Amino acid sequence: MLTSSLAHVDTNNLDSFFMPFTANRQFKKNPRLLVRAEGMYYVTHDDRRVIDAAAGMWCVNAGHCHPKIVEAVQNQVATLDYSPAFQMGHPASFELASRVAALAPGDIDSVFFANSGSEAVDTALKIALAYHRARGEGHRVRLIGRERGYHGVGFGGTAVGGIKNNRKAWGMMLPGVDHLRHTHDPKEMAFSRGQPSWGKHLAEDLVRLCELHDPSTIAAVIVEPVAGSTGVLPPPQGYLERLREICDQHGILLIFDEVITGFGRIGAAFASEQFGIVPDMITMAKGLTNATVPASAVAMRKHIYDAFMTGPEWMVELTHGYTYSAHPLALAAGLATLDVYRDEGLFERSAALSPRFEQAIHAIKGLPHVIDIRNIGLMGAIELESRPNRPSGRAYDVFLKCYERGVYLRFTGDTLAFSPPLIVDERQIDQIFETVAQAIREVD
Ligand code: PXG
Repeated sequence: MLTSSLAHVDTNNLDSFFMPFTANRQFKKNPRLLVRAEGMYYVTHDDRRVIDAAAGMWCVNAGHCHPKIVEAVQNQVATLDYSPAFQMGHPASFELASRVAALAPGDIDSVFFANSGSEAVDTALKIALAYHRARGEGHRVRLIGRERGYHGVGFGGTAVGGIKNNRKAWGMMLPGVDHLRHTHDPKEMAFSRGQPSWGKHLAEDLVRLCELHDPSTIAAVIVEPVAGSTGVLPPPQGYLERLREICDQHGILLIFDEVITGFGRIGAAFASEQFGIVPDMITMAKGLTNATVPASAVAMRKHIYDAFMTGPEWMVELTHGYTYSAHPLALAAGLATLDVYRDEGLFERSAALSPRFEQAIHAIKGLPHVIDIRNIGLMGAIELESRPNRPSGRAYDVFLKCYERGVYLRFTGDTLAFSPPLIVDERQIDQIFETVAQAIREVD
């Protein structure tokens, strides 16, 4: 059980921290600080227990402060604090790479380490360009993302990303990027459970882009198998399969960004496996280390790794990497996390709980302002009608009411998003959605 929080938390000196993706001035007037965590719960600075209905930010899949992960990181930091990853190695990096490869589908068997989802995405895009050049197809320079996609905040990920608000502040973007249409049409699929049956034909939008740009100019297509940040959009049945077919037909690499869907979020280790598709690369982060230490990875099929292993042996094959690639603390956290997933059967638990989660979230239907509910595995979203003059105001009010009543969730625009740790139980699922229902009834 969580004990009481730290003695005193100063909420009067919040000026210096420029907070990410936060309404800084609003927040600093009414701060929400978290000071401890354990299992399904956070403790706030004003000493309240709050259930974590979002796994932090879709990342703490094994629950907070898992003793086995904490112990592994503590041992590691006292043994080997840092180890360079260029021209040097550390045994755990090879071990974690092979364990991740074993979890990934098909012939995905090489793993490159980075530190965040954004870095993994930019790495995958660079590998796609370099792969084609290495094979004498340097004319493939175009990258295709999708509207409403989120691929982090690097220049590559921002450019292929398709969330309007995340793009408009910068003006400049990478050249040579285009976007597929997104897959959401409320007229056809509102309140669908799991994958909508309508919308496979939207994959034909890739044919349109191939015709427009000529497929020989396209290096890669990147999509989230289930769009997360935009408010949980499960792929229409048959849609991802069709993307795979079109990419195969034209020699285009298919990248699945599994930063959210990786590590059991929708049941299997990866959504790729769940959907029976082998992409050419998978980007992952978050659940890789249970977010205990920042880490991310790009896993790729054999033909990609092999394409780089061609020049003289003394040559560096990929001129890319980070000071903290394969950081020992991240590797220790990653190995312990994969042990916990296996030993506690958390991917199976996620799959087993998802019908209950589906039932609980869809019970919100019919409450005021609720215009859509979507779910797959242990991820779900409730979309509220926006107030005409203040987009995201209604969701913010629900978020705040829930937080005050002990439930932490995420919101994006006017969509509430849920992704509890995979250790959640049925009673906690009910508690989360009962609190949310009450809050929705109360906001205007
Ligand atoms: N790809 C995907 C699919 C993501 O969801 C990133 C890349 C970038 O990862 P980093 O580690 O650089 O943040 C993400 C991150 C939210 C939310 O509540 C989602 C993310 C991050 C923070 C909040 O929707 N996704």
